[in-house]
Amino acid sequence: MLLDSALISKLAAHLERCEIEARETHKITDDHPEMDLEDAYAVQYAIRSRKLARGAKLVGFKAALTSRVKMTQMGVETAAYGFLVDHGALPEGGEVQAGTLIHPKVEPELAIVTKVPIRGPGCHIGTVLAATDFVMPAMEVIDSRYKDFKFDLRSVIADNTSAARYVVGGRIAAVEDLDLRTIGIVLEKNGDAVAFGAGAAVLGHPAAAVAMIANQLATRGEEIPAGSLILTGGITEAVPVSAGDSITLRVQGLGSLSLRFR
Ligand code: OOG
Ligand code: MG
Repeated sequence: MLLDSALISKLAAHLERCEIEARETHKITDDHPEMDLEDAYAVQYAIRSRKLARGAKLVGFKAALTSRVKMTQMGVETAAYGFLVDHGALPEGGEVQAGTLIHPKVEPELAIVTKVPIRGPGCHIGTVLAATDFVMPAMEVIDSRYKDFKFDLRSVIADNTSAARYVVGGRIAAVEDLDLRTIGIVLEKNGDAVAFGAGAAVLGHPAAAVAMIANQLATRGEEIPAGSLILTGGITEAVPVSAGDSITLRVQGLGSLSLRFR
């Protein structure tokens, strides 16, 4: 930790205000090039505290930058995590007011819900599968608060890994009935298939993303509680969306879910 706690609070307030007001900003590392990864997570945790203090409920966590295409798209080499609160949840088939976001993009993801806590260190795919209640399709709407959606790892972690909205739906399935690596997905924008992939794009196996989160949380004295929703990370590049767009995700054997942007 290189930044003091007053500065951490100030940066958290600034980034959260940008989120609430749908206003972009420059990267926080432009002003604080010396900050380290622990500072970045401290800012993210301060944003989490601000939201919980206002009555938001922690729903779970999200893996970020877990696929090679996402890392390449964003120019970042290491996976990270953020938090999910109930305020970001959208109903299946729901509408998003594009004007409440800066420059939204949609990611196709697989979500898991836990039935027992997952506590690192030492978690692996097996730990995660044994702790998984069920799996379901998800879409994350990300919206970096940074100008032109450009950032470095520390800046994006501080910005809660661009978290904005998410939707889960389609069919739920038990992990023993699925091979999460070979599940195919198609993302459609206004009826055109625009992105395709399979679960293995996420760290070789989506459960590895959950293990990564549990192991990183453990370094901060936290665990993934039972009943948590975990978004395991975008399988393909994120697709930019604007008012008027309709997005549908089809997941092999698990149905589909959709969103409309108004
Ligand atoms: C960072 C968030 C990436 C994912 O699923 O990889 C993410 C970004 O690209 O803005 O949520
Ligand atoms: Mg994501």
